Order: sequence, then structure tokens, then C-alpha cells
Amino acid sequence: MVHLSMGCGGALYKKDVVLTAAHCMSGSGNNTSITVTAGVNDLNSSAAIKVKSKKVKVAPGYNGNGKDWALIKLARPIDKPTLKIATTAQYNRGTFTIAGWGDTEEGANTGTTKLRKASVPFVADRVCKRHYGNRLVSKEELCAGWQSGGIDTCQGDSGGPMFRKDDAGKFIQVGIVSWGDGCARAGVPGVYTEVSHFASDIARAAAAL
Ligand code: 4AZ
Repeated sequence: MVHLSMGCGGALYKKDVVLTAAHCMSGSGNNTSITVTAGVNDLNSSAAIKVKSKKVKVAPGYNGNGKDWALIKLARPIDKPTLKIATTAQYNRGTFTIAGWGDTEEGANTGTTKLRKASVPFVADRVCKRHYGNRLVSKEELCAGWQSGGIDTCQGDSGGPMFRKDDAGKFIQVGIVSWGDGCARAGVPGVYTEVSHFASDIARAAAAL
């Protein structure tokens, strides 16, 4: 898990490539303006590894509706574990971990300096549509959250990973924090990019970065 200087999260897809949300990026191309912070929970820690971006690739066809993924090529590799992404839909179920430095309540607009994490259950598209209707791009997005609210991702968590363990006990990324109506409201799940749907596009884009 990494922090991005514009106030988003991300995950190390390769030692020198970060997977994040397209809506955190200003577009594709050479970009040396992003500072990626890795290796620490506390952003103010003196142990923080800080690496600049070199290039950004936003998902082909991204227009603000679905396809909310992007890759950042780093100026140098970060010697930390990468997070494997889901390549099939089989892990799009169960309970997920979400994590980030984002707001701890809706409207706070401050974020946190220490990384926080929480668990949220999968919410079926049919149930998620009770709130979002056709604003949910079912094939490209995945919902998660508690019906009773109270625990969720929020502003500043965008781009960060939603993950779980696979059948071999290894962490696997199933989602990217994308959007939602407010934060932690009852009956309003968080919406995440469905990573498995884009796994081959992501692999291809990373190889070409
Ligand atoms: C945001 O503004 C945001 N509750 C991210 C996630 C959620 C809502 C808003 C999900 O970046």
C-alpha cells in the first residue's frame, strides 16, 4: 500500500509500478509531479520511502464512468512486496480489507497521517443497485459495505486497494477505491473498480509503460 501526494492511495503492482484510480490522475503521459510514499504506516515517519513518478497511464476509454484505474511508473523501484491482482471473478465475494489515509468521517477533508484499515463485506450488484440504480457500472464495479453503515472508505482513500486472501492464503487485490455517495451511510455501499475485469488490460498497460 502506498500514499500518493495528491491525496490518494495505491498499491505496488510491480516494484516500479503503482495501481491506483484514474480519477486521482490528471491524464496519461510523462509526469514527474507525484510523490509516492511507501514502507510506512505513519506518513511523517523518518523511515518513509519517497519516490517520484515518471509516467502515468490512465485506463483506455476512461471518462469518469467506470474504468477507474490507472498505473504510475516510478522513477526507481521500491524494494517492498507487490500485491497480486485478481484475474478471475472467484474472489469477488466474502469479506474484504480496505485501507487508506483518507477521511475518518464524511466531510472531514483532513485525512489521517496514520494508515487505517477496516473490513467490509461484498455487496451483490442487485443489492447495490437498490441505492445506486444504473449509476453502478455492474461489470466494471464492485460494491462493499455494511448495510448498517458506520465503516467505509472515504475521500482520500481513493485509488487504494481492497483486498482479501486467496485460496492459497496470499493477499489478492480485488478492488480499487473509486466512489460512493458520502461515506459510511446506512444502505449506501462503497463502490470499487472490479480489478478482475481489467486484469489483462492492466497487465498489458504495465508491460507497455
Ligand atoms: C472519495 O471522495 C470517496 N464511501 C471515496 C470512497 C467513497 C466515497 C467517496 C466510498 O474519494
